[in-house]
Amino acid sequence: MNYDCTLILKWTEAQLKYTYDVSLQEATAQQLHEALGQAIMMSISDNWNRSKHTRLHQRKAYYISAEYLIGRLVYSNMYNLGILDEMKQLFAERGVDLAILEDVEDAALGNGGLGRLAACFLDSAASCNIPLSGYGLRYRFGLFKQKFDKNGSQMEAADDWTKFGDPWSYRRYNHTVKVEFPDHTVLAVPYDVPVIGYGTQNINTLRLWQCEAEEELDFNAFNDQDYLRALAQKNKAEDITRVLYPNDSTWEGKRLRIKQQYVLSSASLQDMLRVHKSAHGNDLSRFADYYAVQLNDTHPAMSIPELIRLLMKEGMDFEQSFAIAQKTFSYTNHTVMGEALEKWNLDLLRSVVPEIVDIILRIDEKLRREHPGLSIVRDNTAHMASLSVYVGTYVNGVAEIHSQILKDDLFHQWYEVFPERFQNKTNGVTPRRWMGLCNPELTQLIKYRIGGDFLKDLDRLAKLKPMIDDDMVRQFNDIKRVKKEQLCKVIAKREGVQLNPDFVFDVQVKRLHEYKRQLMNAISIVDIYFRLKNGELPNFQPTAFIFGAKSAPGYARAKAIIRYINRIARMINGDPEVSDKLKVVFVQNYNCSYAEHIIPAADISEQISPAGTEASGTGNMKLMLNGAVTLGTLDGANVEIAKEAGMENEYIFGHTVEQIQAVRDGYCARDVYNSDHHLRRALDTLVDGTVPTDHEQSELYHALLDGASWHKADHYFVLLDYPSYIEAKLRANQDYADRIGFGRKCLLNIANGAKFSSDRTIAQYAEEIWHIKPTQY
Ligand code: 26Q
Repeated sequence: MNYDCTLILKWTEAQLKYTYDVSLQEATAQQLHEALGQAIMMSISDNWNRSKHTRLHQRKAYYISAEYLIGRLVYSNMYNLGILDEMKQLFAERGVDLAILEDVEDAALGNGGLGRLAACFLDSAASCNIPLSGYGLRYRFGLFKQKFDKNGSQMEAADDWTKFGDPWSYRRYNHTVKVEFPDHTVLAVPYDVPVIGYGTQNINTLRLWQCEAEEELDFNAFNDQDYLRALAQKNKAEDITRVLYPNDSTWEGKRLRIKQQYVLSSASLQDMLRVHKSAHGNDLSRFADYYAVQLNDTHPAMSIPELIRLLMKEGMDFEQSFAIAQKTFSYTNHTVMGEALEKWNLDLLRSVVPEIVDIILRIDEKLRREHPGLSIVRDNTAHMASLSVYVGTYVNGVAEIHSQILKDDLFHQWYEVFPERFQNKTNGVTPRRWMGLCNPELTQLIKYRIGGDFLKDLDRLAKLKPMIDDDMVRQFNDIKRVKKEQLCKVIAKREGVQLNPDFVFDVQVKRLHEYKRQLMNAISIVDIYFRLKNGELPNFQPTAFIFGAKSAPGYARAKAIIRYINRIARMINGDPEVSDKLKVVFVQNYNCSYAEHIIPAADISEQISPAGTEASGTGNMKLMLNGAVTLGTLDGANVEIAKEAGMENEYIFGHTVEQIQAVRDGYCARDVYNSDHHLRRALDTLVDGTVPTDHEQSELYHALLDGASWHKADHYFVLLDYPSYIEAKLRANQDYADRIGFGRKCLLNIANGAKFSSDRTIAQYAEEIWHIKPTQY
């Protein structure tokens, strides 16, 4: 699409020459990445500018998110520009394999699902010509890098992702804004990242704020030879965007976190007001006609009082400012779990952002006056979700079942007063990264069968349905085998574990959390191991169990689960009696790029949270689109996946939300333990010395069977769901023996996967929440 690859190559060579004094062949991966990145940035600049100017006077949407898990951009940018194959070819002709860019680090400015969703949405909006800009934070250090020590414990290292530079952003110092705190003022400096659409000239913008001091160096202190004091202001400012908080789904009320959230909110709103004034003059009364702002969970919820504060500073009264804020914002909720909901102690909040507290209190007063019974501030604590539901146009969940739970439970009181505000927007994933880029072999097969470019219109996948025959299943199975071979090479190199590509690949990749029940998976593997050794599973299809997960560094139980899985892996992989039947590997530093290797190679996708706990899940969608069957509960988007693909093509087990509701009061984990000797034998390995264990693992054991001071036994119903889980797991394993029958299920998952494109999701946000239309090119 009018990009000149030869020219990009020439620019790359020129960059390499004058910045590093090396040739294409001599360049390191990092040097090549810098140079190629800069060359691509130059070649897209016309289209980027044109996209910005086309939209200057139009209504637009803005996504504000504390996280963007964008991963590695070099391949996806070339892919979306339509130049990846030709660039590979040109480099190959010069003796350079572009695969060396696999050594380039991911941009991991996010924890997990919520951050990756933001990145998929940006890709989809750009590709669908929807005017959506992103606002976020440019953390100096992204999500920590993970290694396992010799005990199998998670070790964290800083993720210095800009160490070799960052060719994918431009620093726009002229758009710097000031953000004020009681004791200091900081600069928020924007870095703009282009969001390149696929199959369009359109390029949107992700604007990331980086904190800097007004005065880099205090010269008075410097002259007094007090060097530490001279740098104090600089450090204090830069500390704010120094590091991404590594918690996922647990809430931590930290001072610095308030500062991050306020910088994100204030800088983004100031920027919007500046643009609004330059396009429409100083009259701000029609602000909401031009700006639709989506809050990605409550992390940017201070944007609400901040907009009101800024409008009032411009002379508007509270009521009018409130009305504008209400029309501007909508809020997406990503969790129902109480411990994850943000609530700030007012005194703490006041010490960091006093004017924001005053406005929250005024909002709370108005709410209490107009709707007795509802409130935002309770027990000297501001509840950010309540604020977002009240001062917003819409609130949405991220899967049907989750949105229903919001109405029935979490926000029930609010739903009764404002039923028209509640919506569902089932998540999706971008088919460009999660099919086209990571699985070109499968993409080729599908293109060949249905013709045209289904990656721009995933609904076309349905055309596959009537075509699925034995021949196609065999072709699919061959591709799956190729993807497994590729993954085996990666795992052998990085983990030192040899897997057999003829095995079933059973995959659980996601953050490590008790509610995601990686422990249940581990227990079932130990159970299978013992049964194999006893000859109880004569027809077991050899299986490799693959885990990938990071734990929050302070989450002791999650870390104990990692250690336990690493130890059972060592025991099982070292036992020659089962080596032709069973392998277990927990890969280190699971991230976007690792996901791009693992997901295309999976046969079975483990989505095993207790019903009603996982808001949606998006890994489940990526695995489905790559032809894995779901071994899962009726939770989150699994419900819709099973509905689209047909229950008979998934392995669904466990208690439903209603069933859990019905049994929860009388539930006794120990009764299940006593009645199931397989489960008992496997669980006992947490304490009986079969695998090396420690205090933390016996704590896990007792939390399952006896509970802890702060909750009842088996909070996440591992034992309750275990019998149906192991039954479904072994049934899937047996079904795999019929390679054609199983492959057909896989293909039916792909053929019915269209709903899970984030193009569909983003079109629904645009139409039903933001009320904006695609721009024509
Ligand atoms: C909050 C306060 C302080 C520090 C950290 C946090 C914090 C950070 C990230 C809390 C939660 C998160 C991330 C949540 C998340 O990723 N949720 C996931 O969102 C996905 C996209 O909607 C869903 O598919 C997943 O089900 C949901 O778990």
